[in-house]
Amino acid sequence: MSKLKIAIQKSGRLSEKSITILKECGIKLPNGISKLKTAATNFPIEILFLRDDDIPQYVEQGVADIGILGENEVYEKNKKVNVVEKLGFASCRLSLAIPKEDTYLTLEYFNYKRIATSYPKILSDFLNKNNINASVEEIGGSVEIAPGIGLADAICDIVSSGSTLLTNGLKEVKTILQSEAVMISNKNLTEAKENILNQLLFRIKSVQDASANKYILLNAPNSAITDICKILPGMKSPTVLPLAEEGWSSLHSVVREDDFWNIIAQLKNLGAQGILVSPIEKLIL
Ligand code: PRT
Ligand code: ZN
Repeated sequence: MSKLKIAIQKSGRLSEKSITILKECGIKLPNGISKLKTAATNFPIEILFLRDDDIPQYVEQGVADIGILGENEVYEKNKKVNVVEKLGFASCRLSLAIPKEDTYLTLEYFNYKRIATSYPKILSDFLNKNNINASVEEIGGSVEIAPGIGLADAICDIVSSGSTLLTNGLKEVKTILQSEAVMISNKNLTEAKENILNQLLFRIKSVQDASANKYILLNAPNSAITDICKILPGMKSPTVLPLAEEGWSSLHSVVREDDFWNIIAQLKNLGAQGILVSPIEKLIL
């Protein structure tokens, strides 16, 4: 039977979460994973552990069928692959940063400057698009120290909390790209592999939908049910069950995590009591 080969980062920021996603999808991996490749025991998938820089090329060539990596690497490597799903972790941005004492007004600042980066393609495309004439100095790592040692005037690097820039006397002045971990796939998967990928994507979506929503249960006077139903739409509409106490009902529904605190305040104002909220493990919409 055909197996889908997935490439994930061998060791680094994406490794653990990539494995966690597969586990949350009910995919079991053997104990004591050899850090080269391994096969799931209950799903037709094989896992290859690679450097993230190599994943786009291997997926383009079909050495791996799909892969998990940061969007920044996908766009930098510019290989012919499909981005099939955003995975919602390893969020960061690729930004331009300059010495903190410099005054920055517009992108014109970068004209005739040297900018150090590990993302020469994304940076050059951005500069060309904005008609900025700067020289791009490609370096492999520790980009943030380049201005301090006189290697460049500015940098273009991944920023997350911003503390690396701060400790190196730099300030972020322009974001070029927002990035998060994504799943990419080969453009010519066989039908059998396409089917396995769709099953995997279905499971990932159920897990993502579940974590974006909460199960909510509350008691309310019958007179408030119509108003509560308006703010608690649920999947179709809330389940309403009568309580033993005359004139009261129990409502069950699902709320989006993002709306949660807003909704709770409104429910209390409408007379809801005994509000119970719990996580959902899987949610099939
Ligand atoms: O060995 P391999 O090539 O596989 O790994 P790598 O060293 O190239 O990548 P790794 O593990 O460092 O990062 C993998 C991916 O995580 C990146 O491609 C991004 O998509 C994503 N990511 C998310 C980050 C960060 N956050 C991040 N903060 N990648 C790097 N950083 C670095 C950044 O380069 C800078 O040095 O962290 C520093 C900035 O962090 P703050 O929090 O101080 O702003
Ligand atoms: Zn890398």
